[in-house]
Amino acid sequence: MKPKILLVNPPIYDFAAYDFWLKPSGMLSVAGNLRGKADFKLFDYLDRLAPFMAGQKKCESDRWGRGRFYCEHSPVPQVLEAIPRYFRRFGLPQRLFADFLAKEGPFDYVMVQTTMTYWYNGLEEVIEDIRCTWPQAKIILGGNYVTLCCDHAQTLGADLLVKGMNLEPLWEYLAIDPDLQQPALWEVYDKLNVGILKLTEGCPFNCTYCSVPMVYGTFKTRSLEHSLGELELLCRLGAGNVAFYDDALLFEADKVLIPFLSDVLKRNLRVNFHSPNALNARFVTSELAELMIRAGFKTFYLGFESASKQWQKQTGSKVFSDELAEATRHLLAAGAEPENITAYQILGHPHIDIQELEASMRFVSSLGIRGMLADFSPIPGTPDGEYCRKWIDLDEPIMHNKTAFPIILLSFDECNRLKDLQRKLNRSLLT
Ligand code: B12
Ligand code: SF4
Repeated sequence: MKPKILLVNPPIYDFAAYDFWLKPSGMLSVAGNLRGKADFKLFDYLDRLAPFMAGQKKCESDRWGRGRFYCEHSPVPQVLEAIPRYFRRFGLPQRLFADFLAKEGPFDYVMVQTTMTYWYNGLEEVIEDIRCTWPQAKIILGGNYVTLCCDHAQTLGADLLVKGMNLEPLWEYLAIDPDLQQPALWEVYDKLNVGILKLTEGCPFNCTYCSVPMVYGTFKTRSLEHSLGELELLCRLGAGNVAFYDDALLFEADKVLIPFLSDVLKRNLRVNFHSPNALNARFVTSELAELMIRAGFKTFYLGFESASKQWQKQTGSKVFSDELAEATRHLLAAGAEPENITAYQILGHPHIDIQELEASMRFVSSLGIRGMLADFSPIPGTPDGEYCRKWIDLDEPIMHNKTAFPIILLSFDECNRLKDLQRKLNRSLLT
């Protein structure tokens, strides 16, 4: 008898959340390795194509597959009471999960995706509901929160925590031999309009605010055949938009992205590609920009963070201002729409005094592209995250909340002023 495994992508408790190509890609990759060896069911609270969502106003997808989640007001956690914003629960209503469990259970195992460290309230809700209906099911957590806050995750009462990239403990626990050549289990969705790909693992840089170097070690590439096979599966299932979750998609492009996109063109695979997780402008050459657009890239998010040279050097020198300007020129010359090129800048970084954020925002706007303020989330184990112990209790993951930290550091009014300025700068591009 094959084991019966339930996959759950939990609801989000936060001040804000938006479906910016959010899919539980780590959990689906793990499940893909078990394809044919277990019977799977999925409950994705964040699936905006679920039948319940059909009647929800203002939750339609935009032309690239993004959109709003269904949400309900929720009491703000005590540690965030000083933040003057509404707190919400994003995702399908809890009663739908109760009905689903009663109808589809029992399950031998339940795997739960964890993402942002400060979203663990959603895990608590899911674990409690499973324990209530099927107490004998073994609950397995894996992903970012477990990897970065393992001690905290131990307190939630799951049966197994899969920390980091080593999946051996999981295969042993399930007593199943995985097939590592399989693509992610995308067919577990009834309907799909967005998919995720990851061609590489890790990043060669060492930015002081980021956990990726610590979690992944050296930069590695995944097999091209594997990635193309997964893209073909996504196309067959109807995913017209595909976002990359790579941390350094453009690094060693001659070995990874260029052969991948050349094959996409040869195989005539037509999808819109997106890069929400920031591309490194340093690696955007005119040839690469031209190939990316020809192969279907539609939106370009570039990680810029600050125009201050001192800040850039102090945090890891991943990109300099002239490189952003050069990348923008190449993308525009290759035919990218200016409104689809966005540079991220960190808001609320602890060294904001040298970041000269306002000047950075104006610099981005002077290039004729959009800016987006990315609220800083302090991450334990990173130099900049650890430095934030001056202001917050870093051992309480809710305090990593990206909306909260900039307000704690700069004040609500100052954050609003900077966000208003960003909106104004972006609007001025349209006129
Ligand atoms: C894609 C991504 C995004 C996407 C959306 C992700 C999502 N689904 O929500 C976007 C671009 C929207 C995003 C936004 C942000 N992000 Co982000 N993001 C990532 C990224 C690159 C991947 C996350 C992911 O889905 N991983 C899952 C898969 C793809 O990873 P994997 O390695 O293949 O998984 C393996 C194992 O982990 C394991 N595994 C994974 N999941 C599971 C599940 C189970 C059950 C099991 C058994 C095993 C398992 O198996 C896999 C084996 O191959 C990570 C960095 C990273 N490389 O992990 C940052 C990361 C999670 N993001 C981070 C940050 C800071 C942010 C932002 C705050 C940035 C900003 N200021 O705007 C925002 C916050 C958004 C919000 N609403 O609050 C931080 C974490 C912050 C935190 N406190 O948790 C990270 C770690 C990057 C960093 N700087 O260190 N992000
Ligand atoms: S370049 Fe990006 S992924 Fe790499 S270390 Fe810096 S912030 Fe992290």
